[in-house]
Amino acid sequence: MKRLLITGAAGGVGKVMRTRLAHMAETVRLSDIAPMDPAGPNEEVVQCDLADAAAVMDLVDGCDGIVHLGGVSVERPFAQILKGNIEGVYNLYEAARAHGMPRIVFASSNHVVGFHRQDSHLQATDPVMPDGLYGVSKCFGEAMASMYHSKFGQETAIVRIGSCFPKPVNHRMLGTWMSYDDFVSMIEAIFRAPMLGCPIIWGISNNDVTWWDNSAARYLGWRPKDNSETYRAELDAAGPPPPVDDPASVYQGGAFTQDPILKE
Ligand code: NAI
Ligand code: 15L
Repeated sequence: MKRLLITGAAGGVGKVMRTRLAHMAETVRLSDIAPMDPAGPNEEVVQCDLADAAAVMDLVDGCDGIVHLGGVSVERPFAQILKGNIEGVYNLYEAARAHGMPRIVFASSNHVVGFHRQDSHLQATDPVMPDGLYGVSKCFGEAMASMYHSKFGQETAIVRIGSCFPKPVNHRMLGTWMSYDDFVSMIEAIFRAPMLGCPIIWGISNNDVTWWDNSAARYLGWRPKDNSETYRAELDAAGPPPPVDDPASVYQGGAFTQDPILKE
């Protein structure tokens, strides 16, 4: 690619992808509402709010790929979610439509299915069961991706990320963890694919514990390599798993299912 846009570049995953995806384009354009480190070689840094339609229109101009990580990433009051995850996604897709429909990786979340139980084995086509306003906003993003694909042919990989951190930090994450290495290789596969369409991909490593079936996305050639089992002994040593009737053990979304509807 000539120019790859990464939104959410000041965030936990974005900071990692800033360096790990640098090889994928001649120039990487980094954006966030929060301040970022100054541009290095082959980088552009653009601070903007995803809710600012004109700014997002300019942001996407000249990009031939987008990794969309920006937005509210946990349960928050609706006003915040509305800006980052509803208006922001609309602005991004409208900007993409105006600027040649660059392929998009959309960071969705396991919280679109958070109220499914951990003893269910889900396909991407199973009904959503969001566990909060945040999960609902990611359902909106997925629906936008689907609609822009059906109506205009815009290609998006909808990645329902489980837990993308250096390592799993609790027993639930044995089922949800995705390593940074596996996310990088997934993004490489998404941009390498001759035809992408608009698949839903479960963003998980090659974990022994799994609630999600990724076989429908095998055509991308992505094969995750890491396994959360590597960390089980470490987690056990830190403390026992939560009781079997604890939401963290019952629901795929874990503790998110217990979040209240937050007010300002
Ligand atoms: P994060 O919260 O660390 O990063 C998100 C970034 O988006 C932040 O730097 C924030 O400043 C920016 N942002 C928020 N509102 C914005 C707005 N209105 N305009 C522009 N930028 C805005 O989240 P993280 O962990 O890096 O996740 C990245 C993406 O992946 C998020 O979309 C999140 O929902 C999704 N995701 C992450 C998971 C994980 O395990 N890290 C799991 C599931 C989904
Ligand atoms: C998410 O969607 C969040 O963005 C992330 O911070 C984690 O909480 C993750 O889900 C998870 O479920 O572990």
